[in-house]
Amino acid sequence: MSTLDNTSLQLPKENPEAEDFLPLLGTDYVELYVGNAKQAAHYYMSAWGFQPLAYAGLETGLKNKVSYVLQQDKIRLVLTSPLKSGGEINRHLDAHGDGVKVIALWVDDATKSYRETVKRGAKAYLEPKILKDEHGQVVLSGIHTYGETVHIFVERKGYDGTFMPGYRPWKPHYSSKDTGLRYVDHMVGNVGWNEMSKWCKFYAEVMGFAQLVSFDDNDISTEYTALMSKVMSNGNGRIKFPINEPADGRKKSQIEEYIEFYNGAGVQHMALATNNIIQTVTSLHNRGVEFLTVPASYYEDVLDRVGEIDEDLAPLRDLGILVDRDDEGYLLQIFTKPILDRPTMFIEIIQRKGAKSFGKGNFKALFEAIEREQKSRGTL
Ligand code: TYF
Ligand code: FE
Repeated sequence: MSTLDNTSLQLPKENPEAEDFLPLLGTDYVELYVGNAKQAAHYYMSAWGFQPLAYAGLETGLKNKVSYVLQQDKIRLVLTSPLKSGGEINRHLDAHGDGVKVIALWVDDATKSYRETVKRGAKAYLEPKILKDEHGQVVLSGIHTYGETVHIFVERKGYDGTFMPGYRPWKPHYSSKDTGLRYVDHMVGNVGWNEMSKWCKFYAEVMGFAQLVSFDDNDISTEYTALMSKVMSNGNGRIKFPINEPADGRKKSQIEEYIEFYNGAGVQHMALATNNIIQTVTSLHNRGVEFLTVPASYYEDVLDRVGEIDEDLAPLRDLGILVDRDDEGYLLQIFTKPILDRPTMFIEIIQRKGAKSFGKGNFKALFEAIEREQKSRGTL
């Protein structure tokens, strides 16, 4: 059974009495802890078309860490590495490998966001902290979420410097053409056995999110993969966090494989939106990004399933782009292979043409493609 239950999402306009205690304006940035930020920055520029934005490190007065900030339209990535042995970032890297540490959320009031969420049970990560320079001020605060992942609330009213105080503009002589990526559509968390409810409850109670959709193992178990998933969304729908947990299957679930290699719960994939998925994926493919592929038979009956679409089928088939439809429209999506050494995080490219769902009609083909990868790694 699956439900596409948009009625449970109370948009503030439809429900004026229910004041949103945590209004979120969007994803401010995603920070990854990586083994070598300088080289990771080059990868996200050359392969993904991100543009260099800002830098903080020894030259700006930092002693222990370095961060490169990249941007593509509304998507900002921060890549951070330790400069010395020991310390929190090295411990994080040892435990998890490269991965997402921070999903930062853009707010009007970081102090209130902290107060309201901590009051409702969030574990504090960063007390409200004011950063100032000649361009104005940014206020940060933060709370813990699943695993060792955290949310940082970013208040940047009127700040007109590069990224935030502490960073300087970064203008290397190299940059590459963008690939048409526009914004973060959703960020997915994998959590441990029987932990999905707990984390959905966290997003509901602590952050005021509502459940959009749920999938259980009947929807999404293939021969091996078994998982359950619920999608939590904030009131204005700009922030969507699906949460997956492993379910019993015949062999090791892809979620279990992730949890083993990441050593706990963490971000499984980020979905980046484009207005032209054929162009974006062609460009990413030509720059060496590796995508999962589905059997040619997928395209034999896809149009029977989803009806008429604007795109020609041939380029979708050649690139391996998947299509699904819901009551409101359709969507096109494709998934990379894991982009890190450990088989942990991957990236989804998505183009929405009205659809607000997540591609349930593609789960079987997608999960079978993931299982072929698991087999090639000897983990299945
Ligand atoms: O975010 C989603 O729900 C889709 C489908 O392990 C999905 O992208 C769900 C679970 C998963 C991989 C993809
Ligand atoms: Fe997704």
